[in-house]
Amino acid sequence: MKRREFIGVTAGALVAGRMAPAWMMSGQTVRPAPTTAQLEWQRDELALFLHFGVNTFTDREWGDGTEDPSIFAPSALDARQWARSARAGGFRAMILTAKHHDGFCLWPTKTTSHSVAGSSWRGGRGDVVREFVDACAAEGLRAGFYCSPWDRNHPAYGDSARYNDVFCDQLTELLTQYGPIHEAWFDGANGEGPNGKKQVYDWPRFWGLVKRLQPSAVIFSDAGPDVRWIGNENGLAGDPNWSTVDPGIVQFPGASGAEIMRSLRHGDEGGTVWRPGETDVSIRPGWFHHSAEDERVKSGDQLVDLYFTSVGRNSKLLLNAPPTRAGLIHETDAMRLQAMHRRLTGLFRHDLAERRARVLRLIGARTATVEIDLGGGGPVGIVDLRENVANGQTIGRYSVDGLDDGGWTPMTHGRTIGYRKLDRVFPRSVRRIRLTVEKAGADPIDGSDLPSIALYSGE
Ligand code: FUL
Repeated sequence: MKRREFIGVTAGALVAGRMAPAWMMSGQTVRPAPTTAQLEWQRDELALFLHFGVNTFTDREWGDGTEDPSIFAPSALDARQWARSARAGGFRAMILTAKHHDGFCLWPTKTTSHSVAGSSWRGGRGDVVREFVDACAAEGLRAGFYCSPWDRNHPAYGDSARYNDVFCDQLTELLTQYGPIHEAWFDGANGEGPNGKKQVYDWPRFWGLVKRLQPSAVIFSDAGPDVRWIGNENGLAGDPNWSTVDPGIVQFPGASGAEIMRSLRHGDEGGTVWRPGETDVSIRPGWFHHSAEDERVKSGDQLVDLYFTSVGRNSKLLLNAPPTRAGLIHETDAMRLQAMHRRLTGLFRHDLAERRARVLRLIGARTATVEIDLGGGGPVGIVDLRENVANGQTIGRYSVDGLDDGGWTPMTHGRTIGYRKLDRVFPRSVRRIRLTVEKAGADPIDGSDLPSIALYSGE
């Protein structure tokens, strides 16, 4: 019986049982799974975030919108250098701050004079967004943008209906003039307008516009709808981290509360909606470049750790490396990105489990073990598990044991797996490895539902 038939026939019976996941209890008959765009987004694993704008020249993190546009004067801007640095670091996408909270637009927008058109850069005829998308295309990277709804410059901000029109005009320019955009990144910042009024954002309208103009882009915010914030800016996805969420918990971007933070960080087991988490963190203490932080760039090893706590916890890493006043990624940052890539390539070069004999034993409808004969293989230091997330995420508990002369001993265990779960374990030489799926969703386990397993020495 095929999975979908199985669900259809038995949903009623399972709802009464303790194993039924919440999505089924809610009457949904097909388990949540990613769209093509969400799957591609996740498989990219690494995206480079570029915070760049007037703050780069005022040495601030948040501009107040009173900047003179003429201060934006990068001396040697080269978006290809950003893209080459990204590629050399193993990144597959880049996201640029087209507009930050200061309201300064990096493209010549019709909606405000607070933009590159008012600067002396390229004689006032420059367009950073254009150079950015061209560089992405030239280096084979997907392009995305961050466009802050909070705008400390625009006079309409705080006059909700009027400003929402302005913001939609800005999005329309970005989504129609620059070719395919793969991610639209919205933060929920919502400061007071200068007129003392609180701006009420029309999120359904913003998201609907993105969907209409760029149907294959994913939309990021606390509340998705496609991709959710992971709840912190330290590079730490939750463990466990479900790609499914209960959409009733985080209802709009910027909402706060303990339950909201938990749901962002961990997702919701059995949630009805597929909304994987994105982990954004900066290579430096700040998001924008400040020369005072040039000695505080994270090391290659620290970046590798961030990979393990994001990609290795079923998330995606959006790592910020901000261009300098020259308009270039600082050479220290570029070197650290390369160091991370070299280290990761080395770590995952040789899979000890590849082409090894495997035995699958079903030990219950939703539990199974797989044993892998490693022969005289070297020490195992990393366990790399993957669910076939194209079909959703169902594993709820697993354990891995190793067999040596002393018998079977535990090596690692965890809750869910998802796209990828990387466990660093105490390196041990073992003859056999046993993966046990101790809990899965409502579907019966067969070979194709089992996670794949790769093993690395960790050296
Ligand atoms: C936040 C902003 O306030 C920070 O400046 C930064 O852009 C970060 C990625 O998002 O909400």
